[in-house]
Amino acid sequence: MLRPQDSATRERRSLDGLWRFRADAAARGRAERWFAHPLVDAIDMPVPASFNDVVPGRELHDHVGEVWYQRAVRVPRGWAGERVVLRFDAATHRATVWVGETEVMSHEGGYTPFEADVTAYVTPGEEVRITAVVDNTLTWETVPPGIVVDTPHGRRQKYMHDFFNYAGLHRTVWLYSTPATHVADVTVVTGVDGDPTATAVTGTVTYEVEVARGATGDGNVGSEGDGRGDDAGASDPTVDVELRDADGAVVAEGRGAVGTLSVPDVRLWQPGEGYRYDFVVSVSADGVLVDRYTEKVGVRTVEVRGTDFLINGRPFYFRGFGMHEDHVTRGKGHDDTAMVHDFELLRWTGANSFRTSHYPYAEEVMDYADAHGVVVIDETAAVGMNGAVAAVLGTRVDKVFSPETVSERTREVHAQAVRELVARDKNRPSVVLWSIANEPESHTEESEEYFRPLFALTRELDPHRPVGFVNVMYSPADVCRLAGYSDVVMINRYYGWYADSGDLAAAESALADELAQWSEHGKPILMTEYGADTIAGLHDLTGAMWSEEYQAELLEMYHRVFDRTPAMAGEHVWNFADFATSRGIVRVDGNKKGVFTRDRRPKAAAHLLRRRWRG
Ligand code: GCB
Repeated sequence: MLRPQDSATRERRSLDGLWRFRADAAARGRAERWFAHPLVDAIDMPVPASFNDVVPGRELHDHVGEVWYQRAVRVPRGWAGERVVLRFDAATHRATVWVGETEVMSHEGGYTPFEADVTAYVTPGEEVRITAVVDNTLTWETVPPGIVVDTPHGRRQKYMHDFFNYAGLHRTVWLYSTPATHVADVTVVTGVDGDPTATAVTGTVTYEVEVARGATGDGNVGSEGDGRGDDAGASDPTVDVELRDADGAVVAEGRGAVGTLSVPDVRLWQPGEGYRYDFVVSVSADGVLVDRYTEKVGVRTVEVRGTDFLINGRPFYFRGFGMHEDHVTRGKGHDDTAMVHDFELLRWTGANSFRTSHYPYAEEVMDYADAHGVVVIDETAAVGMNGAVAAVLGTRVDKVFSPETVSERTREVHAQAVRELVARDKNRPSVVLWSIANEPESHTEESEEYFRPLFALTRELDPHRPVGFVNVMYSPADVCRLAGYSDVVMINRYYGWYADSGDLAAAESALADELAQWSEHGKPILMTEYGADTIAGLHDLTGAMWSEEYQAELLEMYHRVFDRTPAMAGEHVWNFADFATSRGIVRVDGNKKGVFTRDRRPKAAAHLLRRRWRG
């Protein structure tokens, strides 16, 4: 799905700011048609933000169920005759949206965008009321899964992952215009002719442009050349494409909706150098420009060869973190200041990459990674499909994969999440690897049955990037049934923390043994999580867990083992920063495995990583 943009033929209006908001604990809003009137008993709620921590008290923090957001917007007068689209960059975890009194869309899944053509329901120059009901409930049929328990004291939400279930409108809401006949999608696949490590190489950009034809308000379905009447003239629209370098010079051109551009002496997108070209698509009818859309394109290759992860033909070693979208007060709400600061801290430590643990991140984050050459492992929201992990967090689940728990219906939701993630991020040079799940049970027949089609789907949707999943310590190499489906080995290990707690000597030998076993797979090994909970400011010289010294010692121990394991292709510390979790006896004020505190102050480990990664 294309991001909204301003161009010669398009305009956007952000609907960020204060919306009216009302929690609906008794689930009355739909029956009472709250969308049909200005919301009563409402408070102000900022968008983008999680609603949970904005107001003090348990009520909103622990709310389970629907919440209502509403605001009015004036549609620009200049949009008369244009197609008008309403887009939510995300609504966590599901939403239904009305424009005026008309229901225009519903969406399942908390971290990918959705939109509707609302042309028929708005009048340029006039105000319209937009209402969204957002539901934060997690069930066995959501991704991630959860369990709602009805208790004498109210509904309680349980889940099998540790990060707090922040919800609401976490990302920008847009109203934007396009011409009725418009660019509906662009797909680019980049490559190089010959050896990408040679001094002068020719790049290739294979593209496919989808044009939707239609008269304003008809939903704009139909593909290029379907011959139906529209506002773009009687003849078929023509598609022209240009590739411009960062200075604006045209370096390649093409005609038609599909083709391959060749770029002699290409400047590659590289880790650490996010060089991108502008791929400018122009749709014309009878010689008149109808729509223009520009997609940023970074030319690079990705390949797994033996135990090497190659970017542009050179072995790439991942240094960085598993992260979270998590901040004080705004929770998972996107914020540019926080984002740029986090990227600066990544740079400060010498990180070259991160994983979007455990859900797709805001598109602004992905744009930034593309623009700055930061390498990304892009993960779906499938976290917590594991009874053993749930038990550690205090929730008992007997069988995680079964018709009553994570089932075929869940898999359909999961498949849709994969489709939407690939559709959103397929053109991004920063994304070099898809992670379809974090720490699912992976040693049982049921888990294999569940995941086999999802691996196949991901490969079918994107045959050009490696695919993997993140393995948990309860499914080691000798029993894991999913490793064979993955192009890389991604493992989270907590020797010295959850296992061999406090005993770094025992932890070191257990880790070395395990890495030796995984090495037999002959694939690149990425340690996607390792770390220790650490209270900033707690110091100790006797090996006490939770101290800054222990966290640093533990990381150093892992690094010693990594450095003597030839198949290692990367190290992502858990976590970049401390983050909020649900209440429980294994967490004190959240997860403290950050090498930065939640307000981004460095612990001793941050300095240690900086020394290791920056040399
Ligand atoms: C894990 C999970 C991660 C947790 C972490 C921990 O294995 O993947 O989401 O936060 O352990 O600290 O327990």
